[in-house]
Amino acid sequence: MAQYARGSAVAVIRLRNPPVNALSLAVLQTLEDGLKKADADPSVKAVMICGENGKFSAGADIRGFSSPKRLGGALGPIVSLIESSEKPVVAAIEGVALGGGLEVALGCHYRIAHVKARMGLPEVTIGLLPGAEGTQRLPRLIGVPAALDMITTGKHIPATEALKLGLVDEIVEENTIEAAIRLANKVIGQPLGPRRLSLKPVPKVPNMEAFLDEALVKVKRQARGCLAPELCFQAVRAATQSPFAEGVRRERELFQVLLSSGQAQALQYAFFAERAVRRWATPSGASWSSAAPQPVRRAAVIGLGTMGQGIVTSLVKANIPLVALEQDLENLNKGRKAVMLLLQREAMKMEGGAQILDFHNPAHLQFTVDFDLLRDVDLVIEAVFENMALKKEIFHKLSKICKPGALLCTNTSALNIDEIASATNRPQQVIGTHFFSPAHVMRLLEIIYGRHTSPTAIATAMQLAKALKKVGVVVGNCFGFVGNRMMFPYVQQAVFLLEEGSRPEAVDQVLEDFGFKIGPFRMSDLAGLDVGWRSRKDQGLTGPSLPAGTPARQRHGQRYSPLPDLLCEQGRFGQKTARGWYLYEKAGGRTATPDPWLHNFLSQYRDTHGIQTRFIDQEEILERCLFSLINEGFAILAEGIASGPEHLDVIYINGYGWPEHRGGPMFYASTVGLPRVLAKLQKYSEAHPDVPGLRPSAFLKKLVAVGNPPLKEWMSYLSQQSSKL
Ligand code: TC6
Repeated sequence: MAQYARGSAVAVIRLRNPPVNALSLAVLQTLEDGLKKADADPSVKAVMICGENGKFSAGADIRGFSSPKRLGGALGPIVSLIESSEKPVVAAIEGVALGGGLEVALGCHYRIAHVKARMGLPEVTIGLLPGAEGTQRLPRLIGVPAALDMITTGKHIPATEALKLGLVDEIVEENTIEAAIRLANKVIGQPLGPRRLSLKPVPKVPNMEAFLDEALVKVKRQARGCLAPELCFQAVRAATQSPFAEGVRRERELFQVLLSSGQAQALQYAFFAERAVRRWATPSGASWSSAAPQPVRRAAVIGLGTMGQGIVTSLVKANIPLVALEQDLENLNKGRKAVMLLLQREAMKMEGGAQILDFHNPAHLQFTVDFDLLRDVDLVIEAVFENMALKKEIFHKLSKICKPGALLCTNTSALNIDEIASATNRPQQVIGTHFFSPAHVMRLLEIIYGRHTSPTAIATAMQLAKALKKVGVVVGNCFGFVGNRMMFPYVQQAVFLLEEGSRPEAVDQVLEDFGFKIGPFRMSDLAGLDVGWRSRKDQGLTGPSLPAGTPARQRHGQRYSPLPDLLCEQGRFGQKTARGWYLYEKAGGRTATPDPWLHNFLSQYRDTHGIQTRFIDQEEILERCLFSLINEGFAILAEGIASGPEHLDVIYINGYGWPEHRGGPMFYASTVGLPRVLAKLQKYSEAHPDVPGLRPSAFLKKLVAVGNPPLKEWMSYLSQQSSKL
């Protein structure tokens, strides 16, 4: 609701809808009533709009878009009503003014913000545009370039930047409400015409058309198939071409297009999924609601390779003092240099008065080779390379040295948490924290509990994710956990497609057109083919431990492709060696060029193995890669490794470059329709009976059999299903 109160000559309208004062229809109604009351009361000379509990408003109630027309169309007229008031209206912005919240403030004649407030028009991130006339008012206030930037990226800006841009009139360090009332009293009687943004012309930019054309190219490039940024652009362009009322009409049309697009639904699903995964639960009944985290006052990171460097940087950015440990001085010095460089870069990027720990102070960041310095830390993150024996040795040592309450985390992408925990005297405090590279950039933190991991340990790891500004997702312990386990069949299909007749650039293109930041072969070249090679050698799938007489293209009775192993044997590790699935300009180069050598190699390979080269169309490439990944997702859900499809989707969006506007793999499956996914898997599985990844999971079959229920109901069918799996 909104609350109306009148003190002296200034009426106060307070937006009230905890926790973020989202603008529901009810809030809008009371806002409108308050404005009309203030207008009708001759003793009211000015109006101040603020939000309850130190937050202005996070914008329209996103859940309200499911009853689209009403909420979508209701806010614009109210913003106009504010602007047309004959009494000055002042917005007192505390906390956040986002989306429709900022549009309300743009309707006001004056805006005052607290110095710590943040503002933005993030509609684009949920597949929409600022449809309450924001695309028309903002360019008039701060100019086209700055408005276009805010509207097409959705970024939040701090109050200090808002002041520089002219988005707010004043910022205050103390009581924003009192300052706003003072300002309202001061401006009583002053002409309002110049304060009405709809009456202002859009400030001119030299060569506006050329500027816009260039901006459009950039917006399209960054959108990677997402509609909203381009439609946001079009709405702002309308502001430069047409009078206000005409621009508003165009904005409404474009808003409706987005509202009814599947992309907006996918992005809004992703928004709520990210919040839903915070409410974690395990099959044994532990959950977020009953488990309390332990405080982490001091941490330690073991191993200063690429992952360790990123993790240290993340902890410092989160103001957590720490000890960084390496095995010897040479590696320590190398790691220290790299970390310092990263931290200097990060410190320069910090915005809006945010502080980074003084990393030159050894009390905050201490580099050492001495395990003894880990005695009093609350949490250790081991980030040495993926070798079980080494990890067990370290954990054994840690359990002897660290204080009894310390949480012991292992950064691993696939190894068994229980086996690592078995090397300690405190398996309940051992947990997997799978960071993604670069660890100070990537948002995902996969948190893996073992058989003995305590609820407190899970809660502490989740709390750590929050402190690091990451999305923590709690999952069970299995080879590859959730993310990599789903990735295996996807990558496997990509390689099988090469065997059958495709090329790396064709497969990558299809998946990049789908919206992935990077296709599987470019990804493999970036990560280094040697990483998987080492793991396959450890598993006995290739290399000297492979029993003599093993068929080249079969392991344990299943289809296997030795192609990646053959490339590694040729020293083709990807970007680092200037050759992999592609050719690069130099070692470490990033420009991938299709490689005639590889094409030739593939045809020889097919000849050697008697494989008939065939043309593989885009549909087959997409379906075999994606549906096998999704199929594994259903198996993961059925095994209780993740507590819902949202978990898988959040992992894929934040850790694997899945296009957010497609909502994550499981949401995507729900939009394709489970019967179609099943039918296609059945077809491909019949054609490739030796590929278990294409065999439809029992859970998928069950969901189709019960009539393709909506995603949010999937898990309710599992209890009835699990006994039969
Ligand atoms: C718009 O305005 C369009 C206008 C044009 C035409 C009309 N609606 O993120 P948190 C919930 S579109 C409904 O955990 P934080 C959220 O789900 C909107 N609910 O907190 C969570 O609920 P839970 C444009 C919302 O401090 C709780 O509030 N605006 C909304 O980490 C707390 O949220 C945006 O896109 C909402 N608008 O971050 C802003 N916002 O506890 C979206 C939040 O049940 N919001 N909730 O899980 C945000 O970016 C962040 O929530 C935040 C607070 C920065 C406001």
